[in-house]
Amino acid sequence: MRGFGRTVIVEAKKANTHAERWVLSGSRAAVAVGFVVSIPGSAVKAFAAPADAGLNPTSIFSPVSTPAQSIFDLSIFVLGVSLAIFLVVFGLLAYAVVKFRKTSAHDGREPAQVYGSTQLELAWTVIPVLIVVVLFLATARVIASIQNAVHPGNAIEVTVIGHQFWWEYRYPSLGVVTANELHIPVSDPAHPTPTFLKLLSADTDHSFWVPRLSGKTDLIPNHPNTMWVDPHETGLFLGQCAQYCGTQHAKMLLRVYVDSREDFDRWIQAQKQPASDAVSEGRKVFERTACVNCHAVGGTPAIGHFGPDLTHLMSRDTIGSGAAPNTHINLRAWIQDPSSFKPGSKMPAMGLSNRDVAAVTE
Ligand code: HEC
Ligand SMILES: [Cu+2]
Repeated sequence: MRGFGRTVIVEAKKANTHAERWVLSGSRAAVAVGFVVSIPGSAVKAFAAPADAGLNPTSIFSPVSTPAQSIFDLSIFVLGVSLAIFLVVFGLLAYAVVKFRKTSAHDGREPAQVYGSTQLELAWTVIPVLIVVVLFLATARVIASIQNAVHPGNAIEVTVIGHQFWWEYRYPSLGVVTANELHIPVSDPAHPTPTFLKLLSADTDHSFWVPRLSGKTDLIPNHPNTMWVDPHETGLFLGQCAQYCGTQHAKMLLRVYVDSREDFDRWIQAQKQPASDAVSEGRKVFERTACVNCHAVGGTPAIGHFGPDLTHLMSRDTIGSGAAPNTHINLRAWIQDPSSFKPGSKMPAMGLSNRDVAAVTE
């Protein structure tokens, strides 16, 4: 677990954009809540699961996991305090404006001039200091409770590696490697099975943020971070890379599938299988093209790691890190020219003949 002081330094260094830091700086949450009610970007909403219909799938106001719940409670507290200050200040202001407005009886004399009042000045210094201390302590408590959570033996471990512009997921103890769509088990509050994520980056800074599951944590090269989630509901939870990382940052979407324990175990078993090699012509094209330098496919000589593992590509609902649904037409368009819907992606158009594109797509 990271030390508290270190986090603050790391976070402070990176506090460069408007609403980005709402998670850790409670006092700013009130300002930020207005901006960050949900992640902008219609793409995020476009592939929401039917289960989420009607509910904004990225809303910070419907937490389903302990860290997200603590942050939500804290932001409501901060919002309440800010609202009270707002009401007092604007109440006094409105009172003064009405009470001391210029009337027809005004005789042109200056009002009484008051120079200094120790009592008043003490009051408007001490009260705000106390409010800030309370907000600081409340925030520190939430940060500490999330960071110091005990790591139970039955926790699922996932290593998340941010790449420009996709996510790699490794389950070291389960022997599974996948990309872009994270599967984790639901956690019954009576018998928690949380998932601990180790966050790494292959290139530049990224940030993992699925608002209904947890706060935002950055993936920084050479500085492993950790976070954990314990979703109480099954379903699909969406998010987005939350740290600008390059041209296609906006199409670096996060999809977390929270499965029942049985579904999760079944998914793990299926992911462990090598790729089926029914379509042999496409396989030949794949193997004699540079595809193998960048992509791994279990059970074949392809062991590239620059791009996503394609072993169980067809078990995923989307391609290009949530950029498009995984349909035959999109897959074909992608292989022909990834920039057709993800300009700036790090996969080149391979210039295959139509015949070869068709074969690989199969
Ligand atoms: C220079 C390295 C490189 C080569 C060569 C390459 N790819 Fe890719 N590929 C990538 C990267 C990087 C991504 C992820 C792009 C993104 O989402 O931003 C990707 C993504 C994909 C995806 C989508 C995977 C997913 O889960 O979203 C498919 C399918 C794919 N490549 C197939 C191929 C095929 C077929 C070939 C050979 C014709 C090939 N690639 C050649 C780097 C490469
Ligand atoms: Cu990113």
